[in-house]
This record gives sequence, structure tokens and C-alpha cells, in this order.
Amino acid sequence: MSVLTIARDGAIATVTVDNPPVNALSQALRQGLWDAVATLDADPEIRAVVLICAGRTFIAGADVTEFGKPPQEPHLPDLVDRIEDAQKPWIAAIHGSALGGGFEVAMGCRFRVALDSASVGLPEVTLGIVPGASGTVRTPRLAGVEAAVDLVTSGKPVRAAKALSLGLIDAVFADDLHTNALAFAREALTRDLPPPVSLRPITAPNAAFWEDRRKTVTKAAKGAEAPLRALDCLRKAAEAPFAEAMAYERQTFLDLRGSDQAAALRHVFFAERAAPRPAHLRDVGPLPLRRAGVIGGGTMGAGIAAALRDAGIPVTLIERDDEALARGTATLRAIFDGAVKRGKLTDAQADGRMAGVAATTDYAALSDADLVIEAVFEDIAVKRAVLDQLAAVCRPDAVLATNTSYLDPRLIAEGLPNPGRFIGLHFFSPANVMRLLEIVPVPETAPQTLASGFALARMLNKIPVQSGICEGFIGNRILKRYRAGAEALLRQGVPIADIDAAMRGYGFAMGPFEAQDLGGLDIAFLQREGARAAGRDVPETLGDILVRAGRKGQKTGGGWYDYAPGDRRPQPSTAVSDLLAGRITGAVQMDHDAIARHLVAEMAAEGRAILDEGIAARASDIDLVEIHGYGFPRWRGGPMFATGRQG
Ligand code: 3H9
Repeated sequence: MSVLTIARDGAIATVTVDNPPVNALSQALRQGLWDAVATLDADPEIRAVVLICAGRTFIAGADVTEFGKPPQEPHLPDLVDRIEDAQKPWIAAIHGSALGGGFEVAMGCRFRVALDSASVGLPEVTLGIVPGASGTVRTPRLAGVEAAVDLVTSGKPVRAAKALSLGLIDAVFADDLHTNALAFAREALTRDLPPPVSLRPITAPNAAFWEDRRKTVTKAAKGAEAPLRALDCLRKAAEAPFAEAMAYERQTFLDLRGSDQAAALRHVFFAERAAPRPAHLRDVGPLPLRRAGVIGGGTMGAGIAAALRDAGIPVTLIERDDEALARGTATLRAIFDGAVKRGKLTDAQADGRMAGVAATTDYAALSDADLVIEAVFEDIAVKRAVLDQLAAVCRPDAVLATNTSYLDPRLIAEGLPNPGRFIGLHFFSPANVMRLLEIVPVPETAPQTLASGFALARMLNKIPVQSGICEGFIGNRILKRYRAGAEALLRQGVPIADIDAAMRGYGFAMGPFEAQDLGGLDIAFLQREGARAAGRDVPETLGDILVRAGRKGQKTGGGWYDYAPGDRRPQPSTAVSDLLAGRITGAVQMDHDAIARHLVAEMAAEGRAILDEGIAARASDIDLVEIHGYGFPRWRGGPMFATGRQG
């Protein structure tokens, strides 16, 4: 099947690209567009060309699957030049997303028009590369250097209205893109054409601007290389002639394309796209999820309710008494108020979110819910009692979910009249922000219930990963191994501050000890104590010694570190050295790189055990868990990918 067709309507030709799923610029499409320029240039009847796409989106970019292979002609930068040099003006008509190479093709066109629902952007840095077909050179000529720096170094797309105000596009339509684009083309032919984008002037900012941006981009990049290299390209575009800047961009693109970071980010890109649609559920439709209930208005319950409301799902929030209900509602309100303060929501939107919440102590209000998620205290008896009440009031086909992070969901489901509709949905705190959702079926969970868990993840814009049942599921089980690994190094004499600094250097926002101080050492301690009380053999950890001495983290003024009142900066603690003196048995010296490699290898070793036991289906799922739930640096690709690479 041809990847594009050409139609003629009087003096205007329409080139329709049809290269599913996202009209990516495969070699065949590049060649097709190259040939279309020649065909239409040679057609004396044609005076302008509308470039439009079939399917869900305009051209979404270069074909990422071709990145591992040698580049094939025609190269994209040449194609963009060829469209710009065409004898007839081309008009890009954009719906969906014009991203990366797709937007570069649009910038080769003389005009860009779009539906108001469309967005445009240059997400290349999120793939560890820079735009490779003039994105850094043409964008500042359309939108100015400052806006181009924001767009290219963040990789974040902008909606059509914003793109219009920045000068990236020329017109926005509510509907009828093709008809409106044809009318735009006819009208454009009655006026003088604007110069091609490559010939437009550019105003170079001063050196202070670049120094300032280098600082902000370095901070935001958190170790990723591409945003800084993109900034270099933009500076070159501002200060050097067009051709020189193009050569610089192309070389940077080719350098980065084969880099470890780009390979890692491509791995994550495809892992994220594979995760929401597992092959074993391909033929299973989800249940409708129109109304939801949340039991428990604590931090977790309120966060889950907020996530559901953000997706437009009406929520009934249940608490055990009026006082707890008032606290839960206030927590939820505070989440939306915080979003208003950060400019993410308007006051009216926040009110709308709250208006869709029915708060009550009466379980009967859940009689029409399609899905109920319990997020009550982590105690098996409490959870079982909640599930009994739900079974009594909910429709037989409603999905009943537990948000437990450590309890065995099989025990929670015990005694349910219809365990086929039961499932574990493990959210991460704050549940309205964190993208990971571990989906944990019990043996009885029906395929449709499981498919509904994945459908919910898609509705909430979360990354779903299916986990089998084991202590801590995938994520917390690896976390336990990671912390144990860090304690083992400490016992061998590696200083706490070195271990934390090593992991920060690797790309984590915090090291393992700082993170425990922030979250509190007592949570894991209480779990261990619970297991000990149940007769299990849980060896003493160094963290246990600290908690027993009253050092639970920042909230008690000290954990692994000391903290001055009102100051979150960790200070080395002589009290901790004294407490642990007898347990530090070695004087091992390790540099930061060796520490980080060792601890990532520990995570990956646990990951391999998880795969061997069938708890996770794919190594890439484990990488997603670590990246989206535990702050593993995305540009390292996750522990499984990183250790595969480092050998
Ligand atoms: C670039 O352009 C470099 C240039 O500057 C220079 C070159 C010289 N390639 O996300 P979805 C597949 S870098 C190949 O679920 P949605 C995806 O794997 C590129 N395949 O859809 C999936 O496959 P499957 C810059 C791609 O509707 C299917 O399409 N562009 C590509 O939720 C559906 O994907 C980007 O980074 C691709 N470029 O969202 C854009 N993109 O069905 C990346 C997608 O087999 N793409 N696939 O699982 C996106 O952001 C989203 O796909 C988009 C649609 C918003 C377009």
C-alpha cells in the first residue's frame, strides 16, 4: 500500500500521508514525499500544495525503529529543504501531533495551519537526541530564540493556540481541517508569499542569556545529556549562518543517536508503549468504568480519588465516621488547591473536581459504582471487613480493588462471593502524581477484571505493570534489596554520605539513606516487627537500631543523618556513628561509580529473581517500575537495561 496519495482540486493539490499507526517518517514515506515534490513541481496546473495526514495524527516524527540502523536516503534534512525549495508553496495541515521530524517537515512548508485540538513540538531530547532535520535552526526563526530554547530543551509539545501565539503556526481551525486548509491556500495565493523559514532573520541573545539558560537546563536535565547539546545547537543557530548551524545540528544528532543515553531512552519509549496493552489481554474487553468508589480518605485514598477526578470519573469517598470523612475531604481539597497554586488548575476546575466527589459514611452509596478501591489501614482484618461490606452493597459485576502494598491480596480476597472481580491496584504516593500502577491479580481474577485494571491505568494516564504475588510485589521487593545492599556496604565501612552521593551522581534525586530520612524509617521497621511478631525470621537491620534509638528520620530531627530544626539538609551524625560502631566491620574503599554499579547490580539481581519466578513478565516492566515508582534515572533505562549494557 502506498504511504501517500495525491489529489487535485483546481490549482491546489493535496498530498495525504497514510502511514499507520502515527505516520512516522519511514524511508518509504521520505521517498514518497521527495517524489511528490517533483511530481507537483512539474504539474503546470498546480499552484499550491496542502500536506495533510490520514489517521489519528499528523506526522509524529522520524521512525524511531530505524534509529538502530544506518541512515538511508533521502535524509530528512534534505527532504525538509526540498519541500521548502519547491516551486509551489506547501501548507502543512496539522491534526493530532506534529512532533520532531513531523514538525520539521511542517517548518519546511511555507505555512502551517492546525486544528485547535492539535499540538506541535520537538520531543527529541526525551529520546536522548537533538532534532536532526533543522528543528534547532528553523524553530528560532519562527518563534524567537527564547521560545525555541524552552521548546527544544524541554521537549514538551504546545497546543495549537500557544503555537499560534508563538508564531509557530499561521492559523487555527475548530474543525474541517482539509476544507479550511484549501481555503487558506487559495487565499494565500492572492498575496505575496512570506519568505521561506530558513531565510527569516534571527536575533541573537547576549552571552549572559546563554549562561543563564545553561544553568536552568543543567538543573532540569538531571544528568541527561541531550538537553544541553540541544542548547549548544540553538546557540549555534543564533550566532552562525544557516548552513553552518545545520551542519552542527546534524553532527550533534548523529553523535547522540548512537549514545548509551539515546539507546536507554528508546528502550523506555517502547517499554512504555508496550506496557498498557499486554498481549494476553488483546482479545479481552474491559468493563465500563464510569463511577468509582474509594474507601479511606488518608493520603493514599485522597490521592487515588484525586487521580480519578482528574480523569473525569465521579467518585464516592467513604470513611468510617464524620470526623475522618471531613479530614479526607479536606485532604482532597488541599490536593486541588495545591494544583491551583502551581497553575495546573483554575479555581473553577478545582471546584468542578470537588463537585464530582460524594463524601459519605454509608456504603449503600456504592450500589451503582463500577469500581471500588480500598485504601484503608494495612491490616488484614480491617481490609477483609471492608471487602465484606463491599460485597454486600456493590453490583455483582463491580470491580473491587485493594491498594495494599505489602499484604497478600489472596488473603484479602478470601471469602468473597465472587473473587473473579477482585484485583490489587497498587498506587504510589502521591497517587495523583506518580505514574506507576502495579496491577496484581489473584488466581481467581477474571480476565475482564484484569483488562479493566489496564483500562483504568490508561484512563488515569498511568503506566501499568502487572505483578505476581510476592512480598512487596515488584517495586518494594527491589527497594528492600537495594536498601539491604546499601546497609551491607555501610557494614563494610563505606560511609553513608558516600553511598548517597554515589546514587545522586548516578542520577537519583536522593540516595537510599536520605530517602529513608525523608519518608521515615519507622514504616519499614513496623513491617519487619510485624513479621517478627508473626514468627518469621527477619534479621535485624541497621535501620532497626536507629528506630529503636528514636531516630525515625527528618520528622524526629534525625535518622541516618542529623537535621537542624527547620533545615532539611542532612548533616553527618556522630550519634549514628556511635550507635552503629560495633556493626561496621570493614574499611572498604569504593569510589562513587563502583558504589552505584554495585547497588544497581543488586536491584537487577532481584529483578532477575522476579523474572525467574514469573512475578514480572518482562525485564522492561521492571525497568518501568523503577523509573516511574522509585526515581531511577530515565536516561539510564532502568536497572535491567543498565546492567545489560554495563555487563
Ligand atoms: C525525530 O523525529 C528526530 C528528527 O528530529 C530527526 C530525524 C533525522 N516511530 O504512543 P502510541 C508507535 S525523533 C515509530 O501508543 P498515541 C508506537 O510504538 C521522533 N513508531 O499512540 C505504537 O506502536 P504499537 C520524535 C512510533 O495515539 C504506536 O505508534 N517523535 C513512533 O497514544 C502508537 O503509539 C516522537 O517522539 C515513532 N516516532 O500517541 C513522537 N511514535 O501500536 C513519539 C509512535 O506497535 N510518539 N510509534 O505499540 C508519540 O508521542 C505518540 O505516539 C503520539 C500518539 C502522541 C504521536
